[in-house]
Amino acid sequence: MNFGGIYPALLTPFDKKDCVHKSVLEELVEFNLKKGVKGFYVGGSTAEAFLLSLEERKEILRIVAEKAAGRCVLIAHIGCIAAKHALELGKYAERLGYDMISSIAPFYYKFTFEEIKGYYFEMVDHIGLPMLIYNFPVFSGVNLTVENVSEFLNDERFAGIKHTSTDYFALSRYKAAFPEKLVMNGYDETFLAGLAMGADGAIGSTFNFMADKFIAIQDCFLKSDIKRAQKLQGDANKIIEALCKVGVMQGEKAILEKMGFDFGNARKPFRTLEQKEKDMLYDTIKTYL
Ligand code: MN9
Repeated sequence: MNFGGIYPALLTPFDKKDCVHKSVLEELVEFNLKKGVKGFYVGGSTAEAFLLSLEERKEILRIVAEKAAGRCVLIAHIGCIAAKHALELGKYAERLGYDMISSIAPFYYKFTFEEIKGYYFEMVDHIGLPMLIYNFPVFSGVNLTVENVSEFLNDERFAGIKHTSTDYFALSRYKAAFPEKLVMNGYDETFLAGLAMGADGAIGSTFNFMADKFIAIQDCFLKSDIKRAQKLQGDANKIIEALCKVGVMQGEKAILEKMGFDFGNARKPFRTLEQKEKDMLYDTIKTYL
């Protein structure tokens, strides 16, 4: 099966009591399925994974699996600092029928590569799902090198990599060395560059509200309509530029709120946007949507 394509890294809506807002998450899944996304990346950075309890992370995995009900590919992000917790999430995702697991490298304690390797192999030894390595050095502080990643991809239980980095030389080396593995672009603002260097698709936060643009970018690229792909990436980047100014997740939640989803705020310590900031953001971006 070809797993390439566009996957929103689902945001987490919170209700007035700061609990996971089930019905809004279900609406978001349906909204994106109608746009033709290939699947969802569930419980990742964009979902505020590290601001959620394990129970909340399980709840999100369950809500999305039940709502998607076999209609798309589902990737569960199980990354935790403690291997024990990641394992618990991975086994849960397997029971729920997820297609793949994914994990950021364990961070904070400056684990050695041998320790990180031990973590990933423990996951694939005990969870019966392929693993998509998640490399996001800017946030995690752990930089898996091409050589490191290759040690995983040589094993058939590793599906590929979600590469959230602008090192496109590295991305092209993954694809050249492992043409059969899944190489997913991580930064939405450079998706077209990723495609040009060999990415099979992308997992991204802005796809929560503009997946159609990115599906079109990939379609245009595959048809060699590069001019149109550049125009679409340029429009998306006007939006991403505005998001970066207010905070990406907070801004995305504000945009979805304007689109009719009762999204709530990002969890503290993320700051809450003021109404006038939300209005200004939407005013700036709406012509590019
Ligand atoms: O993994 C996402 N990263 C985070 C990818 O959400 C932390 C991206 O989709 C970025 O949010 C996006 C904006 O910089 O490219």
